[in-house]
Amino acid sequence: MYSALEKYDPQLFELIKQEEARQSGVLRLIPSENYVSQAVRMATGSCLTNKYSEGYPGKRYYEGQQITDLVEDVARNRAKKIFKADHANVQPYSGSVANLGAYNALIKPGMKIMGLTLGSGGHLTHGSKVSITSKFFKAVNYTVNEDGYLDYDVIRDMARKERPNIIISGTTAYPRAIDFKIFGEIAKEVGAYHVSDIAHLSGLVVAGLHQSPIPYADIVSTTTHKTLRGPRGGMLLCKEEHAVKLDKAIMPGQQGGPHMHTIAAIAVALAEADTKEFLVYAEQILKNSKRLSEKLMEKGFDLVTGGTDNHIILIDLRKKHIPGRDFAKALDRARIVGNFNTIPHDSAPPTKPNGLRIGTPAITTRGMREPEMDIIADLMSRVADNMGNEEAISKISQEVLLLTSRFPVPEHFTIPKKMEHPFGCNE
Ligand code: DSN
Repeated sequence: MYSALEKYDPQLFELIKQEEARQSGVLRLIPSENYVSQAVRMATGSCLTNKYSEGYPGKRYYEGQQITDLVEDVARNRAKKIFKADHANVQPYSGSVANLGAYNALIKPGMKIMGLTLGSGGHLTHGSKVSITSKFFKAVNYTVNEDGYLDYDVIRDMARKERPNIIISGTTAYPRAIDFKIFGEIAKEVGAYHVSDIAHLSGLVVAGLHQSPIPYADIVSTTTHKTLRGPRGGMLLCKEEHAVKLDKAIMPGQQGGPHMHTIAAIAVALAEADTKEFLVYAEQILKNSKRLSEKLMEKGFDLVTGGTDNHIILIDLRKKHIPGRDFAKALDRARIVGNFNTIPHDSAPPTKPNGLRIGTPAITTRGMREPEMDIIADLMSRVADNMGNEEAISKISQEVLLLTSRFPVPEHFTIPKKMEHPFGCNE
């Protein structure tokens, strides 16, 4: 796959090979990461990267779109099918710009957005004070309650008081199910639009393992590279009534030429997600997450909300007296990769928080199941017990290497045999 790179840029070839080896020789527990198929990687690395396609199929600003129009239509149609949405825009470069595009489509600068605080598991683009979203828009934020749960009564009260123009549902570090229906009702009651960010949940939504926001939200935003297991990218889904303004908000509103190589790879991943195998995969993500959370608690770890309903586990390290950052770094030396994270109402700053966020999408892609979750909980517990003991950490890292060698990174996932004919995709 890399022969040209090896020949013409050995330095980058070497770095990429080393990263491939790293990804293969560690337990990747960052819940927003995954492994994509070779088919997705081939599409990402294809000649489509050479093409400018500003505009949308049938309405481009450059000629030579005979194939790109078909590629984008295939991607849009597959997205509409698996998410059961009226309209899809597959051009956002990633989740942050997808979110900005959703707001840009529905409201004007200076109007009010209301999302979850970053510290409670929201996202920068949900109106964090350091994000452009709180500079362009007036931002107010709700939090989770003391137990780490979304409290819909509190959110409703805040919405009644603040009268936001957009209410944002969706999170990046919330281990429990989200009731998008209630968010939709609250938004309706206060005359707000409802934008739902399912960047983390989209694979689970497609698999029917988490409530879909599609019936309850004006616009749904997602990345394509987390549980959905596609290339790094973004996507927006909406009801027909918002389709024209949503498309305009993305292009020409805030982006130029779409990354057509990514759009092709998104299309491949959407086909992979439209299979029974993907449902089995998504079910196993949840089984693994539940098992890992139970075993971690048995090992004396406190978990925010005492468990998980999804692929995310948020560990509260206060009882262990280990700063999240130190734990994340020690785990990394032991070949176990998570990320330090705030816990709700954390007294420590985001740079030195009291939590660690982990998740199961990537290790599940490698075929690990419940027995491996027991091993991982044990390995993590031993790292916690051996902070500062580099000899012990090094021994654990060797055990991780052995474990990962039993679960090679897969190259292929199933794609449905009966695909639509490429030239029939506009029908
Ligand atoms: N950075 C992503 C995550 O890790 O959840 C959110 O955008």
